[in-house]
Amino acid sequence: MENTDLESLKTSALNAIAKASTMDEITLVRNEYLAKKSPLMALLGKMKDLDPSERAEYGARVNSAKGEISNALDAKVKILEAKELRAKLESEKIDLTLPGTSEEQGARNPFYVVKDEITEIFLGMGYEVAEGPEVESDHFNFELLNIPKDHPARDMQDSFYIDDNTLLRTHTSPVQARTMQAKKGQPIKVICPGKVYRRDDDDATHSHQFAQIEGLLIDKDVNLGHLKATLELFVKKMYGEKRQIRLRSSYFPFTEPSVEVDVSCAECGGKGCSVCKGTGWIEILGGGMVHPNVLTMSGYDPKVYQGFAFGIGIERVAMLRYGIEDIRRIYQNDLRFLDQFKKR
Ligand code: 2U9
Repeated sequence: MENTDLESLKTSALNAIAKASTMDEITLVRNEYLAKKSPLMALLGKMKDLDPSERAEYGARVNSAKGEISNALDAKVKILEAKELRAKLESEKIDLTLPGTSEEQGARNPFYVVKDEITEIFLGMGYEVAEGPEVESDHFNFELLNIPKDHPARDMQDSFYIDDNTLLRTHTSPVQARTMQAKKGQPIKVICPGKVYRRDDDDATHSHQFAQIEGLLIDKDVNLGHLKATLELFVKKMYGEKRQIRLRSSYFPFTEPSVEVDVSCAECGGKGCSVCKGTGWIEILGGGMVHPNVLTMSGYDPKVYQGFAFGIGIERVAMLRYGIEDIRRIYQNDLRFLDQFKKR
């Protein structure tokens, strides 16, 4: 074979490599010039027809051409790979300055914020949480709480009856009565949060369903001072160190004596404003010493054990705190209302 045949083959291969601009084209060139049936391989195959003295030099020339073509292919492959990578990076470039897409975050209903806060404060004082059924018997809802059949207090609380002896509970007090029966004369320190039902006319401050947290402590040597100190601590934790409380005498069938508890108005500091209706005080709680009849009926000797109890309306606390004027807003799940409680 003439040297020029090999040179022109090499030149045309190197030209084709130089022209190739994609990996596919490079593969085609590689196949054309280096595959088994390519002209270059055919030249190598001719070696056996040569005179043995010429073979070494001939083989070296063809192999050298083959090596040059192969090197040029490899070099081009590297260039094309780098080019492809650059194009890919360019097309997939992320603009970190674009505004992100944010997930809408909901807000907790103020009812649960307040319920959890009250619960936490009493847990911190060593109270346990007790729960009970919302469908109750007359016995637990009224009788054991010193509200017999003909008692006038029933009028205020007449509820939704399932049958003559079964009703939706009108307060969470039956949970405390159940706790007393379960504890069989042992000391008690519980709070009972939950829904209650009353046959009230619904208006801006009343709903046929609302929620209370009631508390009950029973032990030896318990007096009204313990109740006052407990509620004072609660009020200071809930409303701030500067708040004061005052106790006014009241009446509940299940406590004697009974008190209503006011907190000094945080809005005006006690001077009198629209929030406290000019009095400087806001009523937030009721309480008292557990009536001896209630203790006796559930198995505690009033000569040995005394107790105090209290009750707080969860919605009322939330309404006062957040300036909610209509109790129904709390239950309606209207996003325009709930969005106002988002943390900003
Ligand atoms: C037992 C003994 C005593 C629970 C009490 C109150 C006073 C009270 C109201 C607050 C606002 C109800 O939600 S409200 O309308 N509650 O004033 N509750 S003493 O006394 C008990 C309970 C159970 C065995």
